Amino acid sequence: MKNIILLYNFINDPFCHIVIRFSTKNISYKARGCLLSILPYREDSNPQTREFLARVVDVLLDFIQQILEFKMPEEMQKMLDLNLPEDPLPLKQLLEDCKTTLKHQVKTGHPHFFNQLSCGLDIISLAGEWLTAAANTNMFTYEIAPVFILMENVVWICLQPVCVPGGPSPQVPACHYSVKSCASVGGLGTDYCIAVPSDERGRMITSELERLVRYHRDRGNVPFFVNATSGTTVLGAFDPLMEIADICQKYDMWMHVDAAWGGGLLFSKKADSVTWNPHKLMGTLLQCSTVHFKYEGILLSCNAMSAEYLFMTDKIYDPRFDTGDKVIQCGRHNDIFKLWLQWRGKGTSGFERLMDRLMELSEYMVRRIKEQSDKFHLILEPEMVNVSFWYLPKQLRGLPHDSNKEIKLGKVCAKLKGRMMQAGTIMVGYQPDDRRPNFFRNIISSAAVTEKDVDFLLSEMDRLGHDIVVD
Ligand code: ABU
Repeated sequence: MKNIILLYNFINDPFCHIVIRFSTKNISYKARGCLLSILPYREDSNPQTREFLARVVDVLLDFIQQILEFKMPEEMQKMLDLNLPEDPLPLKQLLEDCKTTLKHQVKTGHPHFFNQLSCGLDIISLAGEWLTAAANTNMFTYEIAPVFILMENVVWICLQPVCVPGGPSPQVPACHYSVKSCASVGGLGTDYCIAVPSDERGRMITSELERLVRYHRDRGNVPFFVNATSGTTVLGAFDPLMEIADICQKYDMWMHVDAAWGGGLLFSKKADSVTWNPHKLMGTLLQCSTVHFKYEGILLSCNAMSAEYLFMTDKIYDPRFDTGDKVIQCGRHNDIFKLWLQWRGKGTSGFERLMDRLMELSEYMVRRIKEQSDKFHLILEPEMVNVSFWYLPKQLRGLPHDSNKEIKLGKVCAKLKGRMMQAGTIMVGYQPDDRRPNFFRNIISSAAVTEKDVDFLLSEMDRLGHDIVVD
């Protein structure tokens, strides 16, 4: 009986891929055969390959129109079937798995998602990412990624970067925590990664930098690397690059600029190296992280291992097109196509307009916060699209602003964020910094956001939070 019911379901579904066998054994055998037959490039490939992918595209299109939905981990675990089966499941089930997965995933492309530096969903870049996945190639040699390697050269011709996985951007004073991680991974030890104090806007205090350099030199240490930041993660602050460059030159130190966040607005030629994440402000799909060096050949001279089975020097083409030896890892994901395609679709002028628009919307948000100063407290005038503020529930309105009140406002953040997630209508991040308890950091980096969304965000925060009471 069980098999008959199965058969009925499959026959009614034109996408059935298990046909008319009654014993469990045969069904299992047939299922395996069908899974093999959806491989591409084979004579026995059948139309189901195309149809399966077309249906997955439907899942994707439905996904990008949905809104936020949140479940607690325990509830989510009960709802989902995440088991890895012994025997293959039918394609129909895999399509269901795809739908369920995206249904419960946070929709970071929704215009009410203001939670991360990387918000939004650029559709051209998405198309590039789909095709990248279809090409499924590694980026180490020209012989297996000819078009993509040339594409990297075109996009970065002047700066000779490579796309690298991950990328920096809450900070110890004046920089991202990844700098500390690098000191650890690189074998220096975190004690030798010194935090330079920052001013009230989160910018490195250069007199402190120089004082610390001198202090450590006097004790026989050799400061050799300074990480400046263009666009800090929380406050969106820009360090004074020119002054830092002068100090680096004076004491013969490498100057690196972490422009992972702010790179879309600013590119410095003073630095020895710059990191930049187009997947943040520019809206390229995750991940797209680049590192740029001023000096030609430096990556090869530091990293080349000349593995003979990949980087043969007697190939029929110029081996300099094999860029894989520039990086410390072997395999490298193709992160260029989605950026290249997006750039073609927008043009440089389109990116410029996007930056202007994001800044305009952030200014709009600041204005609306100031207009509702009974409900919102702006912490500082933003330099970027990071808007830092507190929300005031009724309990705390009209009271003088002091450190006691700030502690209470910090507690409001966690409560209100919990309510946001339960309601599933908006997401905004919060965190403390070294000067204050929790506060909200709103990011507008999605091209989908409008003034209406900003108004919705503020009114929704008030709807969800007005009755919050804290000790
Ligand atoms: N570098 C990670 C950025 C995290 C964030 O979206 O705030």
